[in-house]
Amino acid sequence: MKRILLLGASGSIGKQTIDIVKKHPEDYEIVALSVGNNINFLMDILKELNVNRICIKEDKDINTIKEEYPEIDIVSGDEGLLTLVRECEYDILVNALVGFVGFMPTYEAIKTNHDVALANKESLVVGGELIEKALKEHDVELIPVDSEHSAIYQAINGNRKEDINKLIITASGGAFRNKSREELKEVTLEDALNHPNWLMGDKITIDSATMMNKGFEVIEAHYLFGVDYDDIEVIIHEESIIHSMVEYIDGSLIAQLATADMRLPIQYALSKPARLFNPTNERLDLIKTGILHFKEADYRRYPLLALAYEVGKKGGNLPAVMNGANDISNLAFRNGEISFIDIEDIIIKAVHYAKYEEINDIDDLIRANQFGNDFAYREIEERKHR
Ligand code: MN3
Repeated sequence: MKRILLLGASGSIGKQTIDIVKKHPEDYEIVALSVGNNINFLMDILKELNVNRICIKEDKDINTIKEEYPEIDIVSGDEGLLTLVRECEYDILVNALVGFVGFMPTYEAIKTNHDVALANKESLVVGGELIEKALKEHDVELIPVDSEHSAIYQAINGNRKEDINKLIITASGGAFRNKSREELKEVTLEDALNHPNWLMGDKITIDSATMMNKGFEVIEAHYLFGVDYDDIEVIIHEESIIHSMVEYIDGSLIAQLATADMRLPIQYALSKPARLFNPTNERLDLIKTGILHFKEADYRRYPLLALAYEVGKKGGNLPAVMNGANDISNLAFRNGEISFIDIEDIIIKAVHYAKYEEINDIDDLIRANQFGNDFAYREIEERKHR
């Protein structure tokens, strides 16, 4: 029985994790979890799971929950997340938090000698250097949940790291893959939320359309697999059937293929190296699929992908600045405050305005991320008054 601490239970990955645990009650148990403001969801899920500790975003909901579940211990806020990470008894943290708030729990879990199934992108994008250092000092594993990294993780099994020639990350190209840069100026929020292959949260769906998400995945791959940026390639693969691949020095390409269902990589992160039967996972029918398409990822078409390589190579504060600016401009677009093209514009400006600084501790990271936030806020205000 594997004991799971699940952070971000009410998000897309969180819900699917619960789904998997419910299907395999003899293998997994969620001992503690966190949700944001979705208290209704929490009340429902507590009926089904035997959880003894929870973390919620705000204190004000504690009494409501206590009335029905007096025996459950409740903590709150960002500090509450860390309390769960430090004090609960669990075998693996599933970090499905969205945003920079997910960094500290990942970092603390490693430092308290826990394995982490990582779905929170920002942990490695923003804090890759600090996490790399922590992993060297603690005998724990960071297991990817994202479909691309899970594919690479699976394709690396049984091979030697020194035989890797390059990693090839596939990208669907997002909602606007068939639009020119000129056409992008006119797109709406509704268009952007309409992802062709994957059902995901709103924030990440927008990140897919800008390809910021793919840029993040390049940086994550660098830290997860210890491969140089020059040996990580992104290619457009419209069908999202091949989830990513590894090319070896002998010319062999090893890929992982499956239908676009996040429950598969989530489940593998929990079960590896074992594979669990899942009757609900739709099987990939290659005959029906027929043809797979591949195309170069054009950096001029996707400037944020190019920016992520630049920022990843330079390191220091710059990835955090990029992330900070992205969080705010992504949200401003979803709130109808700026145009789609503005998102790219603001992030690129923020990174080029920031001066390189080394990251030595968490305070440095928070400052860099805040710098990106503040820069984006100013730019958004200015654009509103134009
Ligand atoms: Mn992905």
